[in-house]
Amino acid sequence: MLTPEEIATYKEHGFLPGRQMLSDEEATDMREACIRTCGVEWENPGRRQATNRLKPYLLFDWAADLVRHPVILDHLEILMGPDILVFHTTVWFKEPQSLKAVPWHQDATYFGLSPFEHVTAWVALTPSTEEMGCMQFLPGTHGEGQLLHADKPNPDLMLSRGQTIAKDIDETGAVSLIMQPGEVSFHHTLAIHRSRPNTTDEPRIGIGISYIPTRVRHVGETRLSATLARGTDRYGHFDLEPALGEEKSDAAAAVHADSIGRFHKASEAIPEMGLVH
Ligand SMILES: O=C(O)CCC(=O)C(=O)O
Repeated sequence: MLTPEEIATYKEHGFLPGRQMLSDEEATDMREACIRTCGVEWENPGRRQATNRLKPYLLFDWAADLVRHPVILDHLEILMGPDILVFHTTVWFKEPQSLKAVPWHQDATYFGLSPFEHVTAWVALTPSTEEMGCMQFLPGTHGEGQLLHADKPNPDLMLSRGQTIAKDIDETGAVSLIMQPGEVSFHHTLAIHRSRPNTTDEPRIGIGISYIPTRVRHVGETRLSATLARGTDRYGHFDLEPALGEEKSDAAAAVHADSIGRFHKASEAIPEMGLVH
């Protein structure tokens, strides 16, 4: 699964490059289902990300299966222990020849979670190369703590206000996570990363699943919801989202709207949370 050397590498670098976790068939089926359900963006007035690309696991069976994928959870269990919540999920969909990009940032800035134990599993559903705008990481930067981010609005950026790290970034040593469909990478919530535009004629699709151990809590006043993916929740920091198991039913849509609504409400108190993931 993960060797002691790989665990040490995660701790040292703040990320683990992609490794095959979905079978070819699973990756193909999920890519097709993702394009069918999330290829066209639903309206989300005033928001950067379409609602069907946020927490799709509450709406669509393929995404509900993905966030509970046993191989992904087996890896996470090694990194964070046996009790695991899905806090959030974003479909990072870069259309062919898209200028969409994500500036240098730390995920922790947008989630208001404490302590900083959140791990993102990024699942490639298409190839993700440098030309397609793959993620790039600065190794070891998760050790720098939470850095100040500043708004640099730009309609091409996939973060709402173009929030990016305020200080000048030394890009020397940046590592590109080049991935193939079905591969999954992991990154620490404080690891500095970015992604650039997709200059190819093919879409680049990745799903960023935000996992936290149940001991992590949200620091804002709004009570948020999350999905128990494995283990037991002995803390009760979140309302647990039901697994409805029906594609796009009215009940699923209501749970999804409630969850996203709480997330947006929380973002009024923690502005950085707003509209991002
Ligand atoms: O998919 C991308 O291009 C960016 C993803 C990202 O920043 C993240 O998952 O934290």
